[in-house]
Amino acid sequence: MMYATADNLTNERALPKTLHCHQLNEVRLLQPLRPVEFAEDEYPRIEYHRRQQQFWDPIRLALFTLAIVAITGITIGIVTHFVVEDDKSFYYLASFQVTNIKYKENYGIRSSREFIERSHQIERMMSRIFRRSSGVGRFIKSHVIKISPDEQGINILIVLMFRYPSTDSAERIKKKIERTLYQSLKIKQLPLTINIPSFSLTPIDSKKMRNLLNSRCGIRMSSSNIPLPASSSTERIVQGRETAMEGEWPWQASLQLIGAGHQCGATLISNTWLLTAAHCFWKNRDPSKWIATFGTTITPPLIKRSVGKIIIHEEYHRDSNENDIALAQLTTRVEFSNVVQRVCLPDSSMKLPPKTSVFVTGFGSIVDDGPTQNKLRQARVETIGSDVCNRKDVYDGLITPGMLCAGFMEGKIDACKGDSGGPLVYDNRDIWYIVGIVSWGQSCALPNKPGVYTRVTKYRDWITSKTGL
Ligand code: 4AZ
Repeated sequence: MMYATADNLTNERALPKTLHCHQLNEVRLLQPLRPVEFAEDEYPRIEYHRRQQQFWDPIRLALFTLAIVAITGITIGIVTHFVVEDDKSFYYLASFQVTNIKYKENYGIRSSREFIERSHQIERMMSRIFRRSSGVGRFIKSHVIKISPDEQGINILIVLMFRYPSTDSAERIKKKIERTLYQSLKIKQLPLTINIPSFSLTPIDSKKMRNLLNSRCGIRMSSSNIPLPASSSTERIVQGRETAMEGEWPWQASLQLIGAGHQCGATLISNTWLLTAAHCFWKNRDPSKWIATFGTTITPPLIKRSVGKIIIHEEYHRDSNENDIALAQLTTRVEFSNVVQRVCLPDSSMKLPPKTSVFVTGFGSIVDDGPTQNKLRQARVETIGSDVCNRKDVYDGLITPGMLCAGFMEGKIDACKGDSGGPLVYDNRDIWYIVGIVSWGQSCALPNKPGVYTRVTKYRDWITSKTGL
């Protein structure tokens, strides 16, 4: 005996074989209860389990998972927004008069000792003003662009770089910077007297900042437009490491003979001029047979240029390696960027004491007589005095005043074949100078046989006479 809940269920034709529980509830509300008889096979089965199965069907499950993921994502986003501030770089061009300094002719020459020393003093002063000062987010650094004469003394044009939360506006930050500067000028003892009414500050975008810095040599920039810090590498070309980042050595070029590939390194000293070694052109001095490439790999190159002119030092002697210096002019200029940049030429008076840290870079072999490397490598080496380098057990008097030794007396770290013509650079407060050109040495990385480089300071006037730089 079975029971149903509605009169109409007594009508066999109207009776569904299967009834859902909600249908049963509806009819229960409308009709009084009355027993109904069913044959066994006509009994309306109530399918509770089917409803449960439907709730977890694949579409619902996917939607539920999606909702959980979305809620978690939004929560993390909100927390990150408030807890971790998203910083952005802000750049400004500042101009001001300094009244306690008289203008010197050499301030107009960027590579002059006078310009370098004065601009470093100004940049140090900017650090003192903005570092650790309240109200100013994070001061990154400053770069003097120009020192010009002024009736009151000198006029300074300088780029200032800060990092602030991205929610800040350039105008609001400008006010904070001005406030900090005025307060510092009042309370801090500074070596230079800034004429406050002459101070002007203009927000600039990263493109303008790069263009302004590109007017300066020897600056390395990361892809995020922040100047790269001084390299901390202590590794080698022979057994060394590949250069970590594009833009680490943006002046490095590869000189290649068409059909024969990489022959020598070279260094970009302007948009069109490369500095290299004279011995690189010993086999072939026809410019139409040469190309120069830029970037951290030989294949594929970042930029490729043909060579229009080769100038070899008139007094280059192959037997003694004396005056191993040459210039190559590109047929079309390269535009400077974060990854292609010119190095600074040192003033002829620049002196590096023994044991100064310098870097050599190149695509040369990592073992004597090994193959050219496709990826640029770098090595930190130290300058070695010519007195030591000329010792009987070292190079026995072969080192002339136009040469510079660098490496280690115990060997192990050195430039090698294929690095020839490439740069030996020196970092003076984040501005890089070419001090040597890879020239020669007895084998590679042997004890008491350091690398020998062309001493660039000796050829500063020769470079000017050929290029006007
Ligand atoms: C070369 O043959 C060469 N270890 C370059 C550098 C050195 C030796 C040889 C210095 O190009």
